[in-house]
Amino acid sequence: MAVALLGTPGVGKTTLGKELASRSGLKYVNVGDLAREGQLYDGYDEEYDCPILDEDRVVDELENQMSEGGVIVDYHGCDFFPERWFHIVFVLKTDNSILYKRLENRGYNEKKLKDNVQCEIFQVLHEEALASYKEEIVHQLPSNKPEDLEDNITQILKWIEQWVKDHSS
Ligand code: DAT
Repeated sequence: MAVALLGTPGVGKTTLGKELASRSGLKYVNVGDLAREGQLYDGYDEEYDCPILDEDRVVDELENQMSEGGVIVDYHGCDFFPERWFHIVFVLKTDNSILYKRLENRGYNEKKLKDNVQCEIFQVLHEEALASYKEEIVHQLPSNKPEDLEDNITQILKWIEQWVKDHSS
């Protein structure tokens, strides 16, 4: 079983993913970290000041872990992941003013800040998730305050437990 945690940078995927992993026993995989460690890049984007992901190599690198299952995958988008990988997809959502402050704290440049907040306003990654997976497995979760984090953990853990029950016979 595998869970995807998606959403604009800064919405709280890493925070939620790590906490979920420690409470569920599932393995947390951060695609950004994986790419950095393996240098799974294909060039550099000067405008956004970041390396360009080599998507094919990321998929190859993850394939074995995904077929073993028991994984929580954290990445902003999902359009290059094989659809068969995930049984449930959560897209985190943060209010614009809160997201702006979080990204400002990260030291994003003006353009990166503006584009990411716009990405959130236009629900780009939620739309992408809906286009990539069956609608019934895609869920949007609020991620503004610490209570949201607790609620999301509780809800996702319940879902995982139910999934394991349903698939254990
Ligand atoms: P992402 O992995 O989506 O880029 P993150 O987990 O690094 O995001 O979180 C970005 C910042 O927001 C970080 O300082 C922690 C904070 N944060 C995350 N979830 C939160 C929540 N539910 N309430 C308050 N702050 C949160």
